[in-house]
Amino acid sequence: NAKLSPEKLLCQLRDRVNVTMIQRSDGPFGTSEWQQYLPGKSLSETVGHLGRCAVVSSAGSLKSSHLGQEIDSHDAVLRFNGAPVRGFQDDVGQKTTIRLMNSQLVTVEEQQFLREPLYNTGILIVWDPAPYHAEIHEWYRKPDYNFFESYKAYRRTYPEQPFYILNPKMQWQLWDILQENSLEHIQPNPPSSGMLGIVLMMTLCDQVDVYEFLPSKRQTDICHYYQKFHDHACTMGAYHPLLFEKNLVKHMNQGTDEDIYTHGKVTLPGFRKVHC
Ligand code: NCC
Repeated sequence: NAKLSPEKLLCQLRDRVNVTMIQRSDGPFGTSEWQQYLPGKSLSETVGHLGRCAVVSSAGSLKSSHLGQEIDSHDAVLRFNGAPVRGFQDDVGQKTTIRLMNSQLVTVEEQQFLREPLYNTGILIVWDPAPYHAEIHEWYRKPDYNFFESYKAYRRTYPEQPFYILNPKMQWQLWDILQENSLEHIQPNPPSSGMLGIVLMMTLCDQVDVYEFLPSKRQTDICHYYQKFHDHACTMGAYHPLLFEKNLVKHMNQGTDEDIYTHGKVTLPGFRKVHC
C-alpha cells in the first residue's frame, strides 16, 4: 500500500522530519522568563550516543507478554503518557529513559502529573497538536492544550530533571509523509504519541525495537496494559491516523513477521545507519 520502497521511505523520514526540542532561540521562548525554564543542555547532549533502543507502546497486548527482560536489555527505553512500570515489570520492564507525553495529560491531569512519582524518572518530553504547518508564534498563542503553566510548575518543583518541549513542526512533516504514502485521504490530525516517539528514537539511536505498536498474537480490544478499559479505537485509531502509521512502520520493518507475531516487535534502523 505504501508507494515508496522501504529504503526511500527511511531517507524521506531522515531528511524531511526535523526532530528538535524547543530552544531559547525559538521566537516566543526567547524571553528572560523562559530562559529559566527551558533546559540548558540539548536532548542529544543529555542522552549521549544510544545503541539499541526500545519503544514500548501502551497497548493491552503487552499484558502477559513477559517482554520485560528483553525490553530492559536495551540501552534506552521510551514510554508514553501515564504508562506505569510498577507492578508490570514482567511484561514491560522497569527502565524508563524517556517519557513522551501529550499536552492533554500535562494539562487536564495536572495534579496527578505534578504529584505522581511515575513522572520523576527519566527525561520528560511534552508535545502539543499544532495547526497544520503553523509557525511557532501562531501555535504559542493558541496551543491545543495550554500546558505552559503546568510545564513551568513542574520545572520549578523538579529543576534537575530534564524536561523538553517537542518542536511542533515535526508532527506535520511526518504527517505529510504518512499522507503521501497512503492511497486514501488521512484525517488532518497529528500522528499519535507512539509514532512521534518512534521517529524521535530513530534520531537518537542506532537501532529501534518497537513493542506492540504492531499487535502480536495477543492483540486485544483492551486499550492499555495497565487498565481494564476496552476500546477497539485504541489500536486502530480515531483521532490519530494510527492505522496509516502502523502500515508505514510495517513497511519499514527490518525484523521478521515471526517477531511481530510472537513479540509484537518491529526493528527499525536509526537514521545514523540509513544511507541515502
Ligand atoms: O493511549 P496512549 O495514546 O497514551 O498510548 C500511547 C501510544 O501507544 C500506542 N497504542 C496504544 C494503545 C493501543 N491499544 N495500541 C497502540 O498502538 C499508540 O501509538 C499511542 O500513541 C497519545 O497518542 O498520546 C494517546 O494518549 C491518550 C491519552 O491522552 C493519554 O493516555 C493520557 O491519559 C489518548 N486517549 C484519550 O484521549 C482518551 C489516545 O487517543 C492517544
